[in-house]
Amino acid sequence: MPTMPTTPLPAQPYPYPLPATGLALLIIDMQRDFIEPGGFGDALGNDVSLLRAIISNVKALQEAFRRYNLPIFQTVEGHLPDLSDCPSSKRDRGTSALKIGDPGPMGRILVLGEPGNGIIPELAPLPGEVVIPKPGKGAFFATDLEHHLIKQGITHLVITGVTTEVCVQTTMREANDRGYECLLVEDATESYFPEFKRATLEMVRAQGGIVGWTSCTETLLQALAQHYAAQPLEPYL
Ligand code: TIU
Repeated sequence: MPTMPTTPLPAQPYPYPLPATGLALLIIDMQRDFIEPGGFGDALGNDVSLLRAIISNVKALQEAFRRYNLPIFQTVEGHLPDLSDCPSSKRDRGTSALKIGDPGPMGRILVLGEPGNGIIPELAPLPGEVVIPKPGKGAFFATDLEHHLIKQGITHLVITGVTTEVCVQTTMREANDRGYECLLVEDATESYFPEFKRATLEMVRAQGGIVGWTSCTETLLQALAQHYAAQPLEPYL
């Protein structure tokens, strides 16, 4: 296989090979369920306000990828209204009063199409941007994400979203096993548990980047501006 030209991006545990082509942004589960009161994250007993801290950085990356005409894929965790794609182990786990499928303040908990399942307004996708519904924690399990990535020639993934140690880490491990070069953006991913976020960042980049690399929003924005050409705006922008 011919080697693709890359540029070293400052990252841990060593510079990330930013490719000339084949880069995409993956935004994991920035949906109201996890970020606003009354959703699944809240029902699990978490302080959902903690996750708002990354919205501006994810937004800055989303706008940059649009500017350079690089693909953006968003995911939402959710289930079909009949819950046929929700294993009973997932529905029954835990002690919270509100379970998946129950009516909550933002509609049925973690059900596709319900108000709580929508992506937060700040990060709403534009027409044509792909949103992948996923029934599991990983974005590759029972979805067509890999099909989209292969079709668009994606080899390198910039990964953002929530929560760091659950859906983000699971997705990064799935992607890593499939051969994608993954960069996790430290200040564009968040957890309800600061110590879990810290541990996740450390474990993915340990052992020579066993799962991939980590870097920061500003570093990536600067590198994108240097190495990618801004594209003319689409008429709907
Ligand atoms: N509970 C928790 O931290 N996360 C999830 O259930 N899903 C995602 O991480 N998206």
